[in-house]
Amino acid sequence: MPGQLTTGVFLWLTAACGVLPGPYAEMGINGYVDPNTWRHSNPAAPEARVNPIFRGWATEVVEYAPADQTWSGNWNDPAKALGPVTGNIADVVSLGELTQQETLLGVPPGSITLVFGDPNSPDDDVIRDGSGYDFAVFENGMVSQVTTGMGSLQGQLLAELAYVEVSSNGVDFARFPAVSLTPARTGAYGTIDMRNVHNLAGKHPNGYGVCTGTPFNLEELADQPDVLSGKVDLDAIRYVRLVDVPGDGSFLDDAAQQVEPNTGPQWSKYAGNHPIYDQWPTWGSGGFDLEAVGVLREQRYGADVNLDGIVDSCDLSLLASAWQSYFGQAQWNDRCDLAGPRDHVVNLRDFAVFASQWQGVEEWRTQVKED
Ligand SMILES: [Ca+2]
Ligand SMILES: [Ca+2]
Ligand SMILES: [Ca+2]
Ligand SMILES: [Ca+2]
Repeated sequence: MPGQLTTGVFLWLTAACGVLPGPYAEMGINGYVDPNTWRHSNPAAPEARVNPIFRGWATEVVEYAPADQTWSGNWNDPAKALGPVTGNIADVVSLGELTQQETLLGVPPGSITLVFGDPNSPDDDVIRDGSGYDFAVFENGMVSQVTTGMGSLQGQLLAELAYVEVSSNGVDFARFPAVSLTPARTGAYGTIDMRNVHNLAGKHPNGYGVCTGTPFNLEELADQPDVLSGKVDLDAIRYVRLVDVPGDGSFLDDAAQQVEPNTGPQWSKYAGNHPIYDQWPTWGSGGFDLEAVGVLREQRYGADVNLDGIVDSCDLSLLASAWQSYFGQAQWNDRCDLAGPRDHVVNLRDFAVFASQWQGVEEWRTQVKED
């Protein structure tokens, strides 16, 4: 129902501008913006421009290994993952779904590996660990407009998730440590609260006029063994691999790597890893549906909490809403924990950083192209 959908999308965007609170409420990266307002734009709107926070997109597919061998539609064309994001729910390549039996037999989930950058080009858009987020993954998830008896809650995400791995040499990959606090299976038509999910691709909606991607910060991989040994160079990432999570709960997160459970309030859930749940089983475009992966320009101002390229009163109100909260509390906002080393509480140390960046404007905000 278009009317209902439009209302739902509006509510979603209103919430997104204010950043939903919660343990993992990171902003989605807007694929398109209106350069007059710097707010999210429907990709089909005449004023829409690809968000200038992006400086590159995947250029090549080196491996596509879907879990399904037969397809009922054109869902298995890996070239659809290349180039800029479109916001078109059909401009995707699917990774395929595993049945329970296949999972028990140890059949690997579907995956795709993309290449970034051209070593022979002066504008090499290899991915580097700059300040802030470094790249963003676009799936085609949608916000549910209805609450049903089949596991869907209005406002939550009909989501398909994937692990994200990066590599410098195409052989050694480091996987982002994921968190999934979704309590139970969702079923084929069920939704998840995206605030329970971290470091998995597919947690932000993209389609039906909304176009947002999930950001990743290479800094979170700094203590991974292959990074410490030098096999993976976070300043020269040429490969990104998406590995589907069949959402029946057979595949786990890495929550135990996130924080020491005994060192803070409400952190006992990080004593062990959890099953990851998403829409399962899926068919047709089964499994994770990859639309695009974009390389981000550096963000010099962490205090730009809502990622619109300027530190202003909107960001201040977000800081205020997270004030004095600890990681794990309902009003927590990770982007407001600004002062290093991060201490998982939003307090005066963070406000001092915020004040020092007040009215800062990102260089990329001046780079909107008339295309
Ligand atoms: Ca970074
Ligand atoms: Ca799918
Ligand atoms: Ca801002
Ligand atoms: Ca802090």
